[in-house]
Amino acid sequence: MREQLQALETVALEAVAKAANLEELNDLRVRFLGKKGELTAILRGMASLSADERPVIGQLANELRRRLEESLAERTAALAAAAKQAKLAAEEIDITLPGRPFLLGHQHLITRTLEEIQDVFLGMGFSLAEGPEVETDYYNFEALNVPADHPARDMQDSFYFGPQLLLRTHTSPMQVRTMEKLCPKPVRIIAAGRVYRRDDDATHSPMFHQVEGLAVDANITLADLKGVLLTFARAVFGEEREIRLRPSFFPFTEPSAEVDISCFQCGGSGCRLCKGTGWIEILGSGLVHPRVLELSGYDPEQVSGFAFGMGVERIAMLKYGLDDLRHLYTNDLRFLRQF
Ligand code: 2U9
Repeated sequence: MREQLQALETVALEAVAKAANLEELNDLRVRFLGKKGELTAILRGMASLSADERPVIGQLANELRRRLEESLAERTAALAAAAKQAKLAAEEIDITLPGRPFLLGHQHLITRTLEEIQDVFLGMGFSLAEGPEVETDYYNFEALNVPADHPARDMQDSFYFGPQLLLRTHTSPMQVRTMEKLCPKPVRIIAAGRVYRRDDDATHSPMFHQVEGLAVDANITLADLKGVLLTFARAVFGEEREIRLRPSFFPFTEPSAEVDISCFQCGGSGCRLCKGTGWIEILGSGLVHPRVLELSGYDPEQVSGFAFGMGVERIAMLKYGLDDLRHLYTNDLRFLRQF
């Protein structure tokens, strides 16, 4: 029996040392130490031992059981610790890793500039007028006193769909439509949106954006126009700006004036940006031509009006120092992300 116990111990300890997981260990415990296990089976033979041998073998068996239990406990602890380590490693999250960036878009420079310009006039009490981009010859030219032989009316300068229909070349038809609707009430609106002309170079695009303004009421004078435009110039280009009006000509205004702001780069002393003049042209303006008032139903003896117009791309180019307006349309994110 001694040899049997010895052999059992050798086999059992080796099996415990090799057990790969807790389930296997449990199986080994049952196999060697369980009620129907191998140790019990050996001990059944004790009945045939002499009275002298029985306690000796009994003690050996107890010691064997203790050593086996110890080894099972040790291996159980080692496997449990390894299993816990493996679980922790599998579930590990490195909270020091930076999160995935959330890409957030932003307004296009044209939209931003357009809204900035609009907001200045909305703040002065103007309302926003919107209208169609496909216009009739009447609203785009005729009602604005643009003569039949004017170059803008030529096929070479505007986009026509037919003899009477074209892409609007300015936002002015919206002012005409508004005047027709509101007459004889006063008007104070800005019109903003896309306009189209057959032009294409570094400072002209076949599609560009305009903001135009119109005020019609009793006793409107050039002084009203100048006050509104000075407020605009200072809001967009800085509180130190001055403006000057230079005589010009447009078919829809009389008198007409081009409007310059004092150079925001040199303050007026002369630099490259203002070509040494101290002034930069930003828009066109004038008092509404009596014929234009009349065509929309107003009596030029009773009311007068001022109007102005500007290109949004030109304002953006000046304000953000762009040398080529085509950057605004080529969708190069390296350019767009700067703003
Ligand atoms: C009505 C009456 C008058 C709008 C005006 C200008 C002068 C002007 C240009 C600026 C640069 C167009 O974008 S641009 O090329 N515009 O110089 N626009 S007065 O006058 C109007 C408009 C509507 C009924």
